[in-house]
Amino acid sequence: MKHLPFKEPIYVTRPALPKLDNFTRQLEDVWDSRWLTNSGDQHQQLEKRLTALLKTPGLSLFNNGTIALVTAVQSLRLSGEVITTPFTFPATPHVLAWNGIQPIFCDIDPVTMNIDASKIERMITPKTTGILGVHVFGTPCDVLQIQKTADMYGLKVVYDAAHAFMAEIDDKGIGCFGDITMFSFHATKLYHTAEGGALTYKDSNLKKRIDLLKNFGIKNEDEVMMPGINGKMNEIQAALGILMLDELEKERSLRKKIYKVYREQLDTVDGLSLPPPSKANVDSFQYFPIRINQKRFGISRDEVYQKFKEYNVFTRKYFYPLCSRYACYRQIESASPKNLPNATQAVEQVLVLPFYGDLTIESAKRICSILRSMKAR
Ligand code: T4K
Repeated sequence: MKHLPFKEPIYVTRPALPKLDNFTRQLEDVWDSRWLTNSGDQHQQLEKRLTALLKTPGLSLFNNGTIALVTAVQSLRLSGEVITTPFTFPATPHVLAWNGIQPIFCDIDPVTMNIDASKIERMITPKTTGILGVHVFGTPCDVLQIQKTADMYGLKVVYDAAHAFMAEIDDKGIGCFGDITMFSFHATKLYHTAEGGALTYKDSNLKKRIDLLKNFGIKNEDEVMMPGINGKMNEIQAALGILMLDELEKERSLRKKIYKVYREQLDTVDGLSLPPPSKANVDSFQYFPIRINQKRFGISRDEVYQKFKEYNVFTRKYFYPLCSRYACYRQIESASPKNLPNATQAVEQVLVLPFYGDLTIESAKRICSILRSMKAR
């Protein structure tokens, strides 16, 4: 069957948005108050609602996920070396470097593509102070094993849950595991505030320190307690965030339908692997990554990526290249590909398909049909 290109470009994602009228109405309160940032009313409302939604004892809003993660690492006073994954967005190891910490790269599990919990112990040295796991594509890390290892060696655990909004394990919010978890509310995320993020933590005492750190360390007009940063979410972001809460269920249910189409249409295609069964009892429906085995599918992931462009479909090769290959990290001993065989393979195989509520079922089916037609017979 001959396929025609899509008339309009199809991107990997498109942000859901509230009706513009509703946003204007929400902003009237901000305009009336003339309170634009620094923990205003919208900020406080959103913080309360997200604390309940994410089922966490403590939550602090931020202007973006990266600054939130920088602050998480600062607040736990991590130093020396922190063990992390190379298969992630640049922000993850960069926040360690910005804190003067050496990232130590541990290989990933070949199925979940998360840090391989069974390999962490062998990466620990006297300089190790923490573990920074990433719930890649919303699939939870092996949180129990990671905590066990951390407890054995007195390490702190931070999670980057940029992709795992609303994911739950055994009815517990994903943000309840480890010491601190970061969420990103970037425009490309299931739930967003254009730019934004949050930290969640079990120990609600951490709130005081985190909230000081994100506001320059200012306690009051007379006292600055610590070298903080500006991590504050402003009132316009928070106003959008409040309205986006009303869009969540609709967006999730639309994505569930597309997820089903992708699964039904691609599950049996030899050479393609779909997202693995997850330990999460609630999924976040953030991305739809597939893996392409060149030998069995007939053409490589890179060729599929290029061919899709001919049909006006812009898939993404997240997270190529591996962070361990960046010029700033490749000289670290653990960055050697020999240490990272699973990550080295995954990064050549993963392709993220378009996945967002506004993608029609018909378009999703067409994308599957185009992909199937690429398979060498
Ligand atoms: N940790 C992890 C594991 C992460 O994945 C991220 C961010 C972070 C930490 C850091 O969190 P933040 O500091 O960002 O809160 C995008 C996002 O910019 C980034 O937030 C996200 N991860 C990453 C996975 O994706 P790019 O470079 O792929 O973005 P871009 O501009 O190419 O956008 C992708 C597609 O989305 C475009 O082709 C079209 C569509 N799009 C994008 C934007 C910005 C829209 O339709 N509208 C938009 O406004 O990084």
